[in-house]
Amino acid sequence: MDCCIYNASGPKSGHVSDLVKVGTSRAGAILSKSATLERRTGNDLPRLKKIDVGGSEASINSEGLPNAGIDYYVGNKVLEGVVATGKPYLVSLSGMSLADNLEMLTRVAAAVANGAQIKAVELNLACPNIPGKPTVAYDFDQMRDILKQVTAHPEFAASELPLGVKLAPYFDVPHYDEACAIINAHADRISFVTSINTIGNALLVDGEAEMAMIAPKGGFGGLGGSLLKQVALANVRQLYTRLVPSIDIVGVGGVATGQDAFELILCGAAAVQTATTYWLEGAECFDRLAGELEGIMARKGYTSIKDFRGKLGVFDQSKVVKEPAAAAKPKATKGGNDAAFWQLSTASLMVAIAALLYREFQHMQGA
Ligand code: RRO
Repeated sequence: MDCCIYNASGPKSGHVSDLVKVGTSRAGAILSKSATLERRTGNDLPRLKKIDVGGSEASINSEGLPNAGIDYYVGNKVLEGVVATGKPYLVSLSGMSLADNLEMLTRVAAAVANGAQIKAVELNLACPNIPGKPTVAYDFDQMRDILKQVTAHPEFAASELPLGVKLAPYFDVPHYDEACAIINAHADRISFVTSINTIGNALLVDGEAEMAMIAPKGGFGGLGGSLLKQVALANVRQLYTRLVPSIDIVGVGGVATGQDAFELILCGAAAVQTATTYWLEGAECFDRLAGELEGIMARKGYTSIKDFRGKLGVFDQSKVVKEPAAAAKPKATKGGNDAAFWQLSTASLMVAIAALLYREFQHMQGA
């Protein structure tokens, strides 16, 4: 990839027109919405909301896998559009069952055998939004079985397409250990891991109307955007220290600036995706993010992400950058001086009034 930043499988990745816009931006690759065997309209509306978090933006969604079906994402209409942009095109799969995933891999392999320019498959094991279907990445027995069968799929193996696995966020050390052990067991076939999907089953509440703010699943949905950033950094770091080095990590979660991308790479990501920022800002976000990341790298004298990828250090007091005194304690502004002046004046006036009243009181007593 010319640029290490591209779209996550999420909003605005389901139609060829969106994918072509990603391809004509500075994004390094184009990733489809997670496909199912049959097309799906998804969950009831409203199912995607922006959350304002004091100057940053987050999101909640319960889209429910709306997509045009696998044949669309490996078919001529999409391929002609995305290939014309010159960017690598990746297909995300999220079957409703193991059998569906295996059938979709057969169709991807058949398309590739017919010359389709698909560069990789990202198998999504972490959709939190299908009623009655728990998140696969939290069920390690199911995850083990799926990866065993997917990696043994003969036609897909013959296609030699790189295979990636999209994971849910983990929060506990034994879970990182187990997920990575399952993935490392297939290091001959799994090329990358994408981390993280949204934090599932969050709830956004409208306190005035006293109701949930999205309709499906009683209002529960996947939390995305800025509220995810530290969880994404931690997951990328934990995976980086456990996965065998041949498996790359694609970091996703809370990427709204080049600084966010830089930090994910520092934790170990070899590439970075963004969903909420792309949804809110459109494909122009990739030009901005790439420019911001380049600016940070230039300032630090880095010419490649290899110069800092994975090189997060432990805390070291001697490296703490001291803020300049002026910046640490800004001088009182003009407005601040005015405020102090008025506070002082009001206090003086009140003392004067009290003194006058006291004199008047004594005068009355004397009379
Ligand atoms: O479509 C969705 O509801 C969805 C998917 Br497939 C996913 O992987 N993650 C997410 O937050 N929403």
